Amino acid sequence: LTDPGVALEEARAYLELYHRETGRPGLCARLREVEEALVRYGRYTQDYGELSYGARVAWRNAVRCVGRAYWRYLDVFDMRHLESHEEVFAALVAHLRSATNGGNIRPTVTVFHPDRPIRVLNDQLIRYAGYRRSDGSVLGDPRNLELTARLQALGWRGGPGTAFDVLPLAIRVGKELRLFELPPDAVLEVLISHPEFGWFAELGLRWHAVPVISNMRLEVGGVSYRCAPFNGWYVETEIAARNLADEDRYNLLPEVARRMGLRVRGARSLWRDRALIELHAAVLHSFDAAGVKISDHHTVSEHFVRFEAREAREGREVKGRWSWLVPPISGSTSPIFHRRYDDLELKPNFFAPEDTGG
Ligand code: NRG
Repeated sequence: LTDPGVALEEARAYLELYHRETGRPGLCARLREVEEALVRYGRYTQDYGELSYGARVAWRNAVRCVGRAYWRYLDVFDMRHLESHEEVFAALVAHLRSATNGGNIRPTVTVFHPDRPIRVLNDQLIRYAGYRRSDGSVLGDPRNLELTARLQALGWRGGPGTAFDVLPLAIRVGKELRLFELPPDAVLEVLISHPEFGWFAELGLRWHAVPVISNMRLEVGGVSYRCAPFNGWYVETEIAARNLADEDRYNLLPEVARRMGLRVRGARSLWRDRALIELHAAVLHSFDAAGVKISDHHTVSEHFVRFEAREAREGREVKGRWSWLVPPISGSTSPIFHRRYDDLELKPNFFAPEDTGG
């Protein structure tokens, strides 16, 4: 917080929103208190109510998120008192366990101290290694080649050498980076099979139950929480249309199509589309069979439109980034496809690491 004037304006705007929306009394006294703290120390400390409501509104304002209907139901773990690598790691494992909840996934954010230099190097708490083979091909998730190489340079010996080796966490406190292996029981995974194709399980595919984004900055009332890992649950398209299907990810469409007996040639036989649909069916079937919460793109779109209506009744217009909200398959079957959105990023919000949010 370099400019106390700016900080005061940000703090004031948020505290007004917080007191207005929650009906909490005492706005004037709180504003005086915060102003005094900002003038004297250049910072102020949010209480749990301010922080937790701010995190929920940050979710509500996340223009790329289609799952915002549940923004009021976010568990907020206040971990601002933690200091050491071990403490931070323990809090991240506790986050994973509580958020995973045996498959009944709970949207959760863990907030660390805004002024302490605590960071997680991994962009998600659970990531699969990508290893470059000598012939140039990749074992695992090509998206994580660079992260995997960095972790190896930091001393990671590598995993068992499967296509789904869970990477260790690299936690930085101050200048010191340390690696931590996640305990396997904190990482729930779903083995992918198909409701009709018996051969599908032979592909050996799996995915983790919970996406925990660990490199975004939570900004509330002018305070930047640079380490505030959060999760909701997956939409099946994230795994089936992108992670397992993108050519620069697991690139599984040719293999699935071949196994389906399709001719993997030419555009117009629609072999890619057919394989893609069965991959989606497999992911939904497998998560359902394992009792792990997952959205499908039709239901999540419907809930998003309902969220827009609810927000309108509260006098708020939902901002959004159309290209992120529309599902990557069957776009025009989603009501979102037929609407337009203004993608202004209101605050509080979650910002990408390089994004100053200004
Ligand atoms: N597509 C990414 C995850 C991005 C965030 N998605 C969520 N967030 N569902 C992937 O790993 O496939 N969330 O907080 O639930």
